[in-house]
Amino acid sequence: MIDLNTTTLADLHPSVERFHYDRAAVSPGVVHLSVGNFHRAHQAWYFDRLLGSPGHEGWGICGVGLIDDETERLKLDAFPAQDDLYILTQYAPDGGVTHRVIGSIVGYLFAPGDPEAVLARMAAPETRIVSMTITEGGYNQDPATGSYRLDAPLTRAELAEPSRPRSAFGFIVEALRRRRDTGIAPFTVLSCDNLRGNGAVARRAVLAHAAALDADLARWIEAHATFPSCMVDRITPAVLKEDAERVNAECGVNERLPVICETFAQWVIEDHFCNGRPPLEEVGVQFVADVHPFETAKTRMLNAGHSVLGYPGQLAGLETVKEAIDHPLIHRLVHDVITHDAIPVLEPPPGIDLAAYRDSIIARFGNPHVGDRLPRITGDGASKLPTFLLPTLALQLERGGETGRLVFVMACFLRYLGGRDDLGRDFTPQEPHLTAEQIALARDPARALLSLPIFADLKLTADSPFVAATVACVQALEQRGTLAVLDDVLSGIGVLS
Ligand code: CS2
Repeated sequence: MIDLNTTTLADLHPSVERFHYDRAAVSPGVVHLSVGNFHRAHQAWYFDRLLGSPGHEGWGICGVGLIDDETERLKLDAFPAQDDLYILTQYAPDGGVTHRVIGSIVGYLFAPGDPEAVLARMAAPETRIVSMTITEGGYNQDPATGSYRLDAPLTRAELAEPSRPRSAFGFIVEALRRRRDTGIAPFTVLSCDNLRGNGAVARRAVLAHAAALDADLARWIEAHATFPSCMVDRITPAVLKEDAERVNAECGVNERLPVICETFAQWVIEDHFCNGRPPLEEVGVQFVADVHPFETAKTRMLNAGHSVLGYPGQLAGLETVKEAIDHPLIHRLVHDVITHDAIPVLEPPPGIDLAAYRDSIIARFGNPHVGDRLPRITGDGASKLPTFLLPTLALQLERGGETGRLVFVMACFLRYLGGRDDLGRDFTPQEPHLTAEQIALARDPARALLSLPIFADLKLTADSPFVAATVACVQALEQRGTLAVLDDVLSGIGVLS
């Protein structure tokens, strides 16, 4: 089979969509930090279509790998070999499949290998936006206070040697310093992670990092740089070996970095760019004055819906999102949590009917070919739950609402941390932002709820009825299994209201 690169584009299977712009004329106006599958399914796909109309050649993307791990090493090897090209496969809910070669990434830099090259690119006047998908946990926030952790070991090392950054914020601050010192306007910092007010969180992190080094620099950034928030949405599962083999057979190519996703995509951005912006509205991006209602609805409905099906599903021994949503009890749990717990405490985004939005989300979870696996959903709950689920729970506790369903989901999360499913099979909970001691705390659910920093916003006390109900629910899960307890929860039976 042929390899994928610029010279073999014409030899791909005729059904593979190809871009028609002159890629040699495209230069990077965007530097994207952490060029993972989600970025390649979402933002890079929008930019690829934008480049399709003439006059936008300055809006290519330079991808940056920040972390030295096996996946990144693979990219370090494959990106140059493939001239930074890759194939994006999109699955429609009705089973339709399209493959498309994406050409918008026109450079890849491996930060751990050559931080100076990354800084030079970020400091270049052509770079007008620095965007990032560093995951919820990458923002280095103190889980209890939300503030940027200047005392984290990595941050301390960067502050001691600012010209050799390693984190997104270390790179952004050093690049902005160079721009200020050489009289170049700053770039817009565009966070594309699933966080409440992702722009504001990124801004706080950058300003805190800068202020710890140079108060004038922090003031200059505050006065001149912008940090729009945005809402991003496109389900992008991990690519398994069999997915890659299927895509390659269908496209007639040996592609080493394929990405798969659903056909649905949404991107809503605050129109607040300090150094120009691409006209992404031409390819369906929505620019708004306030993104908050959009992102809150998305994280508390879609992402929370994922968590709500993920923990019970994995405990019950299921493997995929589709299997979970196809289970009648789990389906009803997701439906009811969104309808009775999340929606009543949400402000509807302009033009969006939340019940219809819920139905479309549930339909997307049932996409027959996306094959999203539950461990992707359940992993890093410590970073995800504070954005996805805990705000709804806090608001329901505050208004004295009925919390039986959320008690159940939290009990499932705590039991998930115990690492054993209902079939007695052991698994390792993927919690990179919890210590082994914190994970072990889940064996004592009351202590976990009262002392894990991620629960701080719930303001629980030893005599909170929610704590007692969750402890009882964890016990019931152990004794009777997830689905039996869920059945009772949904029928309003038992100690769990
Ligand atoms: C998922 C998200 O990671 C998760 O738990 O909910 O990755 C989700 O698939 C995306 O946000 C969809 O836009």
